Amino acid sequence: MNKNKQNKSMAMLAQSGFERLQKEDPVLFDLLEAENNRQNEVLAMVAASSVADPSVLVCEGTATVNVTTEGYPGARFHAGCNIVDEIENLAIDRAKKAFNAQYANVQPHSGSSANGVLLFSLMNPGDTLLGLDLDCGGHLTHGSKASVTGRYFNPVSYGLTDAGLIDYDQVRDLAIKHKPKVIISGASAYPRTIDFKRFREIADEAGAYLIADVSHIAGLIVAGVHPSPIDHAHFTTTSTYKQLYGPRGGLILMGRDHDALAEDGKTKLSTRVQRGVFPYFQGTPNLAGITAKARALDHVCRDEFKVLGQRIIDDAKALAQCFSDKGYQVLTGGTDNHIVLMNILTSKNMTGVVAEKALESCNLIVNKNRIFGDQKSAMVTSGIRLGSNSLALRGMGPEQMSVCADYMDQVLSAVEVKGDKEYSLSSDVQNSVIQNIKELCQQFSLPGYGVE
Ligand code: DSN
Repeated sequence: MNKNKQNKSMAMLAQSGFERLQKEDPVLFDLLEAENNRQNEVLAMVAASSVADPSVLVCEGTATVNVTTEGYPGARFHAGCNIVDEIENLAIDRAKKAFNAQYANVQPHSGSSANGVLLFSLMNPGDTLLGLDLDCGGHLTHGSKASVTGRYFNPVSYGLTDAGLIDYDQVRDLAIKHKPKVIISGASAYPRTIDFKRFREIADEAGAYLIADVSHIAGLIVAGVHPSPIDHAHFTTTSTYKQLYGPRGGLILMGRDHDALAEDGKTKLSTRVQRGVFPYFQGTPNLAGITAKARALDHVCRDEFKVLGQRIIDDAKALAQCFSDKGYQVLTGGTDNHIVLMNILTSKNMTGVVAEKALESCNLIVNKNRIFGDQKSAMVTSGIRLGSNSLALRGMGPEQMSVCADYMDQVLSAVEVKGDKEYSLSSDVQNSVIQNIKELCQQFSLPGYGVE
């Protein structure tokens, strides 16, 4: 095939799409432009987010969107898949390389879907699932009653010690007592290193499968700055848009257990996963998403990403230290990863939602978060969660974290609390912080996002 012709046709497609959108749908075009500008002007510290490289975004807008099929490369139910087969195989190879895995499935539509695939493939309704309590930093899909995983299965939750660390003794006691079919390790709001080896020892003792949901720390694992669960857990799941700086989507990975047999003594565990994704749980794969995953997975295997992984941790540690120095209650006293969790109720006598809104009004984006023993609802909360993924990507280091913490403290110290959800904030403070944040964002711009 003529490569020049190919390159030109892709650029023309993108250009004509851009022009038609602008001409035919100015309302949508302006909203998209506004969102792009918003992202350029705010410091995003939602720990579950990152910023996709422009080359990842381009992959999502390619003609692979138009390919409808089912099945896997080389075994599709529709014609016209020879090129997307190559793309999906590339994504699989890159996922395996990134995580040093023996098996990868790149079709899950999200991290939640990846967890759902495994739980519904491994368990029957009523079987016991042991996961971290949502209020202790767990995820909805780890057995919360608000999720199908807590309703179809029998959820049992483990929690934290008084120091805020995973209570491994309790995990073991509960595992021995309840004999769960599956134990999930992994968290959405846990600032410390997870001991996957310990989890596997407990799972083996209790006769359970171990899933490691590493959605939040996947990038640190790939960069080699957090221990990998790949050969400890039977199955590892992750979303691709958090720390892999990729598109919306998920992955299921397996290490040394890929060849192990399921309880029937015949089916390989990796075959369970393969059939579990399709046809059991999902239908057509999102091939544009898979294309973008392939791109992101190449990105995270580069040496620069190792540097970024370390900077993510250095930044989060610096943020935690700055807030501790200012007298805030930083849970567990610090962090080992990208997350800083704070009890904002005890720190500043305000709820998480007030802190979130006040900071948002000053271009500082964080999220309210329930914390261990929280008496406030999920829409109010006593805590806030900060994450360093996007700040590190902007090239900000620990020195800039002290500047960011100062601006956040300026805002939070100026808030006049009027209730659980009500507050006022002086417009002078607001305007001055916004101006400073915009300047900081210009100085440390998002790579490729179009700040002049
Ligand atoms: N799991 C949610 C979070 O951590 O915020 C969203 O991905």
